[in-house]
Amino acid sequence: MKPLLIGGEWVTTSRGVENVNPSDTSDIIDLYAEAGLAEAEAAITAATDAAFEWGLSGPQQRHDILLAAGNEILARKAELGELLAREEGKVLPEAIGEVTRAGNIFLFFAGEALRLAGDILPSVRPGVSVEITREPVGVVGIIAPWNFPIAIPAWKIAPALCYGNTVVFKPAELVPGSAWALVDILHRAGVPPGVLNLVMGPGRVVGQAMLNDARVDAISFTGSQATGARVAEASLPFLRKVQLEMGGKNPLVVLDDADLDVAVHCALDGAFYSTGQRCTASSRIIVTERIHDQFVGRLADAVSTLRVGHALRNDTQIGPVVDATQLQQDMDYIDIARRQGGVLRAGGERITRDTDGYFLSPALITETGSDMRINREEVFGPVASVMRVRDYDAALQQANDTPFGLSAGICTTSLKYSNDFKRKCEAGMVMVNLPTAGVDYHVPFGGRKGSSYGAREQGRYAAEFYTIVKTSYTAA
Ligand code: UN1
Repeated sequence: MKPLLIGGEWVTTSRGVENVNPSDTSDIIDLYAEAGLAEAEAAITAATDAAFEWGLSGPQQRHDILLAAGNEILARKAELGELLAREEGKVLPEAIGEVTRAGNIFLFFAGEALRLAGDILPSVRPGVSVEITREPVGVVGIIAPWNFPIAIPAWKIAPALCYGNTVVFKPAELVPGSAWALVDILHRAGVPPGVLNLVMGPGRVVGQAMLNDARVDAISFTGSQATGARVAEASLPFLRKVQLEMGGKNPLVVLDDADLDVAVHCALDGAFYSTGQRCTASSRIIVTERIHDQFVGRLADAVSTLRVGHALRNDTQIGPVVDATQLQQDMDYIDIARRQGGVLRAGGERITRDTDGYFLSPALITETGSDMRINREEVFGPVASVMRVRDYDAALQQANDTPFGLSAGICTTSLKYSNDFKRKCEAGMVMVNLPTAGVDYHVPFGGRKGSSYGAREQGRYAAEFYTIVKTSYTAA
């Protein structure tokens, strides 16, 4: 059984939870210790006790640890990628890509540890100077989702440690393997006892313990809107800092003047790669009428030829859905879309392979409208809908007609429309002739409206969340 990490000690519990491969449910990766309330509280205590000293640690120590971790992650990317593909179900090249992203994030923040700067200003009062510095927030609770088992923990843990915070990390229950490997690497890289604590376990126990505890100074969460709202609500009485990333219903606009090959590729990758299980997935494809039929025909053909299967097989393009509950949700939404008038142009069927996994053929639903549930609620699977619109103005209006605002894409060869879209779409990230999903690791990530709350993640902007500004006045 793989243990928890609390106060620098590996701790087993009486209950071990199986980590099941969604490509082959007979393949149990390992057993992972499940934390109860006592372990969650012990982890918060350890993080609290370690916070003062770690907060005063120097940039060299933080740099060295983050660098060593990043280098080990990159050196082991093939092995860690296989573990990730096995527990989450994305295909091996995507999984190795994700591990590479995680390694690079650690290298980026290793450098940032050395570059943390402040400002010195003359005061408006003679003989006084003003220093503006950034300090750690303290104990940070990190609650991660299952769809990026190593990259999302990396882009939360790396800046948290870089800026001198201590961490209580709760990975998603479905994917403890990559999280455990990451924490093991950081532990061996020299993270002092209590600075990073790993508590696997259910949200209602471990997550709730963090929410209820006044000693947790900040929480960074990625997951559903409903849970995000609970994190915010529970944090309000403590006036705790929160950062919430909560999914999307991302539009991909395809205009009449688009390069058809580019548009089909963007839709295919954005909507269906990683089994569509990305908060940045292009789930609403908005197409102007002159290109509509040709585009949809080409896309439907491409969707039907996608090879769905075991994530570790060489010829697989789309791995399984993560578990039975998610599969049911995907199928329910396909049903709802059809009942509300959508036309299933491709896929949308549970399929069998020679292993027992949660395989669903990618579903393309056409003739949908903005008020249909398929265009308002996040599905989080290989399911995309198409809306037909008259022109660019109608496309922009539909693109913004959503409670979400994470990523938005446009395929066009027109500078005028791409510039207008960059300015007017209500999203945190805009992609021109690129898939809405698949982001760089060194620039800010986040959205607006119902997708995100609080400061941006990643890149230099991560300092906003993981530090607090101090203004010091000195009379000479
Ligand atoms: C990406 O599209 O490269 O949960 C990253 C998610 C996002 C990460 C997407 N927070 O899907």
